[in-house]
Amino acid sequence: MIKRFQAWLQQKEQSSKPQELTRDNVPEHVAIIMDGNGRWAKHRGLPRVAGHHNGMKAVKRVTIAANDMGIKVLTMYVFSTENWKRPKDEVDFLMKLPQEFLAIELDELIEKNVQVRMMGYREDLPEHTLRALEEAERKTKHNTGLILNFALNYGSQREIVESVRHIAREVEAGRLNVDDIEEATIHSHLLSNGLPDPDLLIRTSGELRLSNFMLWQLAYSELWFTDIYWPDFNEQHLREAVIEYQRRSRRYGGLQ
Ligand code: V07
Repeated sequence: MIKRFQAWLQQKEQSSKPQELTRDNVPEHVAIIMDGNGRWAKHRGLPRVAGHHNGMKAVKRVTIAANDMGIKVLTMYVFSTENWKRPKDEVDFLMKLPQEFLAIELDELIEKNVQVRMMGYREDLPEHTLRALEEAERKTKHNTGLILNFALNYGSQREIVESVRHIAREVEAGRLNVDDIEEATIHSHLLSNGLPDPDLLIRTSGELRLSNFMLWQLAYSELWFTDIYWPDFNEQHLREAVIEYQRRSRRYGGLQ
């Protein structure tokens, strides 16, 4: 009886120790809802755009950290299909961030073998934004390192609706039988087509919602929430999230 108690105590001590990140079992795909830029600015008495600008610096930090950790795909939700409802000045500012980011960072991303991609509705974007994005995609499309996937003008319900429409047209044209529609059919028509589903979703700034982000793809993902505002998010926070992901998957491994 005492032996069993000692073994239980030892196991308990082990599991409460701060864990180290292990190189195996790094999540392949990490997706992030980067919230709290406006609140970060407000706390400092700064305009909201200052929060967005500092949020962009966090994008760079976290991209480098994810690449170093061996993460294969990093999806960042930078602009939703609902964000057009914000004041025009703010939208105009946001639409300049992709080209500003790329003007500063693209050379280093190329050097680090990063592939830049965009997931979202391109037709609504201003031409200057789209041009910068497509140039970055073209210049990095053969890179084989981290896939840096920007969800820009992205909304998941619209994504699912358009996927279903596309499938319905294939049925209408006689190329597909209704009975052959399955999960994989929907999945392959989504904007994330070709990418693995996220293993880990991070949302910053204390909100506990999915906000129309990758609803289909997140069906089996681990979810990790933090109160940190996105502009304050750093390498250490990413490590914390990944360590927690590894702890959870070890635990499930033990039960199976
Ligand atoms: C944006 C900064 C990060 C926090 C979220 C809101 C504001 C980086 C990009 C970007 C997008 C595409 C690309 C390169 C960089 C970006 C928008 C907003 C619209 F190819 N940050 N960031 N785009 N914010």
